[in-house]
This record gives sequence, C-alpha cells and structure tokens, in this order.
Amino acid sequence: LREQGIERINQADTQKKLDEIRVELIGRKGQLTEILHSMKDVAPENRPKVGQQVNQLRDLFQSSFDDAKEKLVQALIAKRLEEEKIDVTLPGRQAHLGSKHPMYVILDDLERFFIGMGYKVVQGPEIETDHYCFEMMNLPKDHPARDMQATFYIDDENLLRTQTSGDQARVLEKHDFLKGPLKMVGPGKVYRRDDDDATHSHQFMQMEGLVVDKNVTMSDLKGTLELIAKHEFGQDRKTRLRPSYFPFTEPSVEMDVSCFNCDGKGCPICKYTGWIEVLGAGMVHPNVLENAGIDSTVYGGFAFGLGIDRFAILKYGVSDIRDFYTNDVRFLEQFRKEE
Ligand code: FA5
Repeated sequence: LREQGIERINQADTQKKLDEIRVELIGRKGQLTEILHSMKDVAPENRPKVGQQVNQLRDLFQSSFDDAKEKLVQALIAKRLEEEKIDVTLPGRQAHLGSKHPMYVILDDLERFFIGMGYKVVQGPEIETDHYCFEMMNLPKDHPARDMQATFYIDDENLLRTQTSGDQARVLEKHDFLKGPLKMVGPGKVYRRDDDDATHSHQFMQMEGLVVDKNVTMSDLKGTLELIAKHEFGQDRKTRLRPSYFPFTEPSVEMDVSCFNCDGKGCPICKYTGWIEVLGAGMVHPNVLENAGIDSTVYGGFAFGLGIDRFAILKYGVSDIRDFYTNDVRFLEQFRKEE
C-alpha cells in the first residue's frame, strides 16, 4: 500500500486528482481507515504495532500530499509567468481623453471674466417656483408676457425654469446694501417648450447678470454689454442694441452680434439678416426691486440674460445648436484646444 500510494500521489497532475487520491487513501472511508476498522481481526498482542504502522503511513501520505500540492502550485505559477509575459517593446494603447463641453468652456471663461470685474457667482435651482421665476419678476399669474416663454410646469407652483432671472429675485431679497453694491452672475440650464431648430433648443443655457446700486445708468449697461461682446468674440465683431420688451426691465434691449458666417448678404443661420441675437437686457424695473423690499427711489440697476448657446454658435461657427446636445465625441473633441 505504501509504495503504491506514494506512486499515485506523485503521478497526480492536477489538484482534483490529488484530492481524489487523498479521499481514497486517508479519507473517512479510505483504505487506511478501513485497516484501522479491521483491528478487531488482529491478534491483541500485534495491535499496537499495526496501529503504529498505520499512523506512520498516514503521516507519510499526508506529507507526500503536501509536497505534491506545493509542486503543483509552483508549476501553475511558473506556467502563468511563462504565458503572461509582458512585451515591453509593444507600442502603448492610446488612452481616450475626455474634454470639457464647449458650453462649459464659455461659461467658465465668462465666470472668470465677471469675477475679475467684482461680480459674485450664484447658482439657482433648475426646478424653480412660479413665485421666483415669474411673480417676483413682475409677471403675475395672468400676465400676457408669460406666453413669451412656453413653460414646462411640474404642478401649479413648480416648473422647469424658463430663464435664470429668478436668481435676481433670490439675490435681491438677501442682499445687504449697507455692505456695498450688488453685482452678480447666475449661470445654468433653462428649459422651454420651444421647437428645436438650428438656433433654438428646448434646453439651453443662460447666464443672468445683475448690478444694483445708487446711480446706475443705461450707459453702464451699454458699456458692460460691449465689454462682454468684445471679450467673447474679439474686437472685430460688430454689435447692435435693439429696443425690446421684458416685464422685469424698463427700458429693455436685445443685443445682436454680427453673424460669423455672412459676407454682408446674410446666410441661413442668421436667417439672412446678418445678425444673431445673443442676449436680453435692460434697466431693472422698479417693481422687481420693490417686490424684494428695496426702495426703488434710492436704488436702481441693470440686468442681462446671456444665451450661452448662441455665444457658442457664434464663437465657434457651429451651424446647428443641436450639435451641443447630441454628444457626438467627434464634435466635442474639436473643442479640446479651447480648454
Ligand atoms: C430672457 O430669457 C430674459 N430672462 C433675459 C433678460 C434677463 C432680459 C435680464 C432682461 C434682463 P429671452 O427669452 O430673449 O430673454 O432669452 C435670452 C437669450 O436666451 C436669447 O437672447 C437667446 O440668446 C437665448 N435663447 C432664448 N431661447 C432660446 C432657445 N430656445 N434656444 C437657445 N437659446 C435661446
């Protein structure tokens, strides 16, 4: 049994076979255990000797099993090392780097620009209340101008904000004018039930701006808008202000920037006008100040709402606003150098 057992152990070439042999030799119903069970047939004077021999044999088998197992493990490791050799001369795989979305390239740049001029950056909620989005902005519930911004309502009081202008009301309510003038910008996503086309999207980005102090004039507004346009589009791009209407500003204007794509005759992107509207602005309506508890006979200011998507269209010469939202990496990768 000894020679035969050792030979079988040494010949086992897998862990599984080794386990099977272990069960056969020294398991609970194995050959050695059987010998122990049949001790009653051995003459009493021989029993200690036989018992001793069986125990020695079990120890021998056990250590042979341990050695065989160790050899198998080592062989397995050696085989793996052989197979998984790393060829350091192979060329590396190209890592796929993400890039900042063009909309955030512009937003981050504008934030830095405004911070440099002493503005603070605030972040309003995308799920806004009717109260802040409209009522505080001089748009009571039955006001006809509500139709200007087709709204996704969640319920009677909550909606997806159609404009970042609610940020104005939130900041006005809290500002302490004894500590200085109010200068803020509020960037973020807005939503409208607009039909998508080359220059309209149902989800887009705005950046609200608000300056309130004593003696703020329309020429401060004009100068600021001019600075923004020059900063963003360069000295050569032309701008123009048109009179407009917003319930929360009086007087109100819209600013157009000359189209990137036209040769003076116009193109489909600007609908053959040569201009693209990029923002709305105006002098803060006294009702907006009074709604927030501010004395409109002492304080006044200007506000603007930049259309970041339009900025991006103009700055990068993108012909379709929808390219910003379909997330084709080939499109997005082009802006890596802008970061
Ligand atoms: C407003 O949303 C006003 N809250 C702006 C404002 C703020 C005026 C403060 C006065 C004072 P308007 O609806 O025009 O205004 O939108 C502002 C800008 O957002 C537009 O000039 C345009 O650049 C952009 N915009 C409007 N609708 C869309 C759209 N569907 N897709 C992409 N950009 C849009």
